[in-house]
Amino acid sequence: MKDQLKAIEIEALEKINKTEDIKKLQDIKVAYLGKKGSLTSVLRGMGKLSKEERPVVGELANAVRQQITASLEEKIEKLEQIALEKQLEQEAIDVTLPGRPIKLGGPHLLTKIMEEIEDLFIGMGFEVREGPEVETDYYNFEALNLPKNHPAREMQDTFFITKDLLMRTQTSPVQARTMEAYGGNRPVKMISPGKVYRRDTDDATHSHQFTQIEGLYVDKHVRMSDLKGVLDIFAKKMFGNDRDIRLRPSFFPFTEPSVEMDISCKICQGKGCSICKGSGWIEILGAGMVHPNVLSRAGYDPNIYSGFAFGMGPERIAMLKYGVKDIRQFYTNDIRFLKQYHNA
Ligand code: 2NL
Repeated sequence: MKDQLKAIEIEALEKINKTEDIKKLQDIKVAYLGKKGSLTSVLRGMGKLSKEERPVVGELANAVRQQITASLEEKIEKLEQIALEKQLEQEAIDVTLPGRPIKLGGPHLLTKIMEEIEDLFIGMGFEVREGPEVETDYYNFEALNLPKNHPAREMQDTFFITKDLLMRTQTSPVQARTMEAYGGNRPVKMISPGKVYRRDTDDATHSHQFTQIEGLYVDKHVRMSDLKGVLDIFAKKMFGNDRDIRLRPSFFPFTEPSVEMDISCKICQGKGCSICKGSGWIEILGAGMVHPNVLSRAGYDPNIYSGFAFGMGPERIAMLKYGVKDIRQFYTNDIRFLKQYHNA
């Protein structure tokens, strides 16, 4: 029986030694030490031994069991260690490799132009104020000297929501609201950037939704020359110091007198090109002295206060500055178009 036990031990240890698979080691454990294992079945035969032999064989059997168990554990641990090392090697990260570039977004061209214009006017002491895009008839029209049935209301087709609520057609209602809030006894120096809406069929130069930046300066003794000075600085900062401006008479219901401002054409220097249509001048914005009716409606006495106002379209400014040919490019969001201006 002792020989049998010794033989089992030798056989088991040899198998363990040769096995390089954790699962197969589990099978070996069952085959030798399990309930139906070979060591167990040898021990079942112990009953036939004499009293003297029994403890000796028992001791040997225990030693064999321990030896096999220890070898199994040692081998499993070794295999697990190898597996771990292999995994660590496979999953190793080379932190010295250069990173994969992340695709960066950037502000929309229109956002950049608007912020550029805002910064210019902030630099001249203007405050930036925003207001609702859904407006009342009063702030969009009445307060701006456009009474009901006034023919000038039809200058712009309006999206009406109810009889009295509409999508603002310009950002001047923000200025009317500000004047009213300021109470008629202190200066207003502000710009109002934002989205505006007009019932229009979209094409290369029209969009039913676009942006506007209006400016307003109301104080005692504000004159047309103040308007001209501010707009001249704006034109030169925006388009270059070599640009000249000129004011032409025009009409807006909310200003009197009203003007339109042109900047000199840099492409042809007045010789004639498609941008200025040969005139040498490019129309940029509309402006004027705030109509006395607009001042008094907002609580400012037109005998004490005067003001200038202007309105421009950032899309038009961007189109001229960057040669964009179609206003719809700002709104269809073709990434190839937008990307061109990420570093502009
Ligand atoms: C344009 C040019 C303009 C104004 C906007 C304005 C605002 C107030 C009072 C007086 Cl609160 N005027 N805004 C003035 C002149 C021109 O916009 O082309 N508009 C259609």
